[in-house]
Amino acid sequence: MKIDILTLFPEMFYGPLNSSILKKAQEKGIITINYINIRDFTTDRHHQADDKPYGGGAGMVMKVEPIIKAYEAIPKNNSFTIMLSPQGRKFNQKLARELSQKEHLIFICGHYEGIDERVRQLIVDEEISIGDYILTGGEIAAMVIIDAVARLVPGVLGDEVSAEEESFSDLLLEYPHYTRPRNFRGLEVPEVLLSGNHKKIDLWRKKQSLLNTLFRRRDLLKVRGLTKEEKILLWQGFFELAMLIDEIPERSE
Ligand code: 4GX
Repeated sequence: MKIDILTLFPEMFYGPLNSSILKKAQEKGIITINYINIRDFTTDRHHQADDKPYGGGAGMVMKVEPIIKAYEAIPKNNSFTIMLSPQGRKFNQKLARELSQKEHLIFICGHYEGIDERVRQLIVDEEISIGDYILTGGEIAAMVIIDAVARLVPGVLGDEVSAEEESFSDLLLEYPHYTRPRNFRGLEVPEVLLSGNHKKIDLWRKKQSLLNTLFRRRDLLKVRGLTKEEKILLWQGFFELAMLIDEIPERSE
């Protein structure tokens, strides 16, 4: 996958996108990320990429010409252009999956009050928002999207299964994870995980996922639905939780 990023602040990306899994993915040549400084496409003496808004008002607006010139300098034949903004389609795992099918993504990151409307009209295929809050610029939003999309590109994660095996693709929250030591400051790893009984372990994990999702994100369960087996597992989980009441000593009234 090819990724081009149009921004006034390319240095913001260098740490996050050149670490860990995304660093390896680029070294392996599975994804290629290219930064384009919009300021390099200004033509005036002061290299001005923004200007005062027509009609007046506070703040500055990013100029149309440098962005279009920067866009036109990108070699492309089948690209998809994204602009980050709070007005956009809300980003989620489904959209991440859609974008992971594209061969070339171009991100336009705005700063200040926004970007001249004609940029959207001329080159934007989809406006995306990462959530209902206001950022100082589109750069961090672009990084969030690139991170979530890149890990779905085949070969980016070490073993091919782990992207899809992950709970979210099953629309459930994760079960709790443990590693050594068995006891840390009195907190024990659940016995079942040490049993070596993989059928039992899978069932325990599924039960934990279901309980977690029911308690924290009932909205997800309502959309997803539950099989008869899953309902039985959840009832079992409830029963086990209810049994904890008996472990608490009685207190005189
Ligand atoms: N999810 N912002 C973009 C400037 C801007 C405004 C309008 C283009 C059009 C945001 C978000 C976000 C703040 C990034 C305003 N650029 N981006 N910026 N939430 O809040 O993506």
